[in-house]
Amino acid sequence: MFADRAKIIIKSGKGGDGHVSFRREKYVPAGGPDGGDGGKGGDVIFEIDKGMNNLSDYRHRRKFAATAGEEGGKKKCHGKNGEDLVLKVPEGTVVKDAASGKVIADMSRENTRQIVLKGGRGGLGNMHFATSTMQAPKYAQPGGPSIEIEVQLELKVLADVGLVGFPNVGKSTLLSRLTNANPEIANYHFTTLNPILGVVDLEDAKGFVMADIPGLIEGASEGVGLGHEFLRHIERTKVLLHLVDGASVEGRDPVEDIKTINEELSAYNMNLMEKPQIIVANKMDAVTPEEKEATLNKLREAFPDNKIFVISAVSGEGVDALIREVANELEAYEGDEIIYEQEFDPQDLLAEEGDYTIEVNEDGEYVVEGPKIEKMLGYTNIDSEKGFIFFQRFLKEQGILKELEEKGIQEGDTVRMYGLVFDYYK
Ligand SMILES: Nc1nc2c(ncn2[C@@H]2O[C@H](COP(=O)(O)OP(=O)(O)OP(=O)(O)O)[C@@H](O)[C@H]2O)c(=O)[nH]1
Ligand SMILES: [Mg+2]
Repeated sequence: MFADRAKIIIKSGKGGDGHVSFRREKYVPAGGPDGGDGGKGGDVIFEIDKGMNNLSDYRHRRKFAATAGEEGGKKKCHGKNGEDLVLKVPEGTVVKDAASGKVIADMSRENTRQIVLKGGRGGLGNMHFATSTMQAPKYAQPGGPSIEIEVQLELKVLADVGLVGFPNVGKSTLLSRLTNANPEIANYHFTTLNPILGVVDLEDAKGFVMADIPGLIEGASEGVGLGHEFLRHIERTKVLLHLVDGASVEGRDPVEDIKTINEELSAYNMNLMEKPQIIVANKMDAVTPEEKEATLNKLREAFPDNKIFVISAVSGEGVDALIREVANELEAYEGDEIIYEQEFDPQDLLAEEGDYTIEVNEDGEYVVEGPKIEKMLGYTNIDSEKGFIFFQRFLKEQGILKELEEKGIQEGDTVRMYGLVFDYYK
């Protein structure tokens, strides 16, 4: 099944913990610390795959995780790094934080590969914490945390020109006439169910990409029926071709149809109405010259600011002139291609987690954790006198001692901070 949206959970690998161990050699009574570093956790990376055109790979599975780094070993053994997870997506896929809707990555153009979640760094082994005064450090650094978030993937194709209009007006017929694409064409509504891209080659000008999307109906922007689902595919286009059935084969009024669809476009996203819109009255092979003239006049009167073309997608009449006009519009187009900026970096989740937390575990121990504590322990050698004084001052200045007391800590109770365990005394 075609899919241009998917919601998945991604997770980076946790970093492996640093190791605590000491050399054991014959004739050396107390060897130095030789605990190795933990491996780095795997990243989660998004990568454009030009061969893909939808997100159906992500409809069957919910969770995607990189692997964790391994713990460091004795004898300075470095833990194995976790494996990166590379998620392939079609070009034009926008990755958003599902909770906030903010853009994390737009996999388009030059951005062919982006690390979206970084794996945790490997923790340093205790061999790094030896100093002249502290020769047997019993502390090693824990590995950095992993990150897990839910992301919304949305394919917003990169096309220069978008075809819009009611069902059955001949959008797919026009696309197949102009491009190498082979959309299904039939005399019933909603023949086209997926966006289809085609490349229009021009002899004397730059070619362009045209997107055919399923026909729009009234209420589409509110999610009634089809259409709304597909409007996102014209968000990045530069010019819209608004097709109507100029022969009113189904008894529709082209002027009313254009107004209805424009209301849908602006209800969905105001930007869509700012794009240059060329009105194309199709099926002109099916009317008399007088009827054709009358329709053209009606359209001109109702939409004096738009360029209007009459064509027959079947016979090809008027199509060349239309294409020349589209090429001119694109050449005159001054805006940049719409590429979404990153609004949210999942790495920030770690920083936002607060400085530390204090919890009392089942054994009645006061467990103090948090990135700040971890960082402090990483660069402080508590077994040295200087380090210990620094550590005490840190606990006081950060308000940790006060909070421990508020939580009811008594003299002699145990405090646990990652690898460090000590008894509390005032
Ligand atoms: N006479 C005539 N019939 C046309 C012309 N263009 C398309 N048709 C017919 O109109 C019907 C619908 O054409 P499609 O190209 O499938 O229309 P569409 O706009 O893609 O329709 P949906 O995909 O359902 O939204 C088909 O039977 C076409 O053969 C034309 O220029 N003249
Ligand atoms: Mg179609």
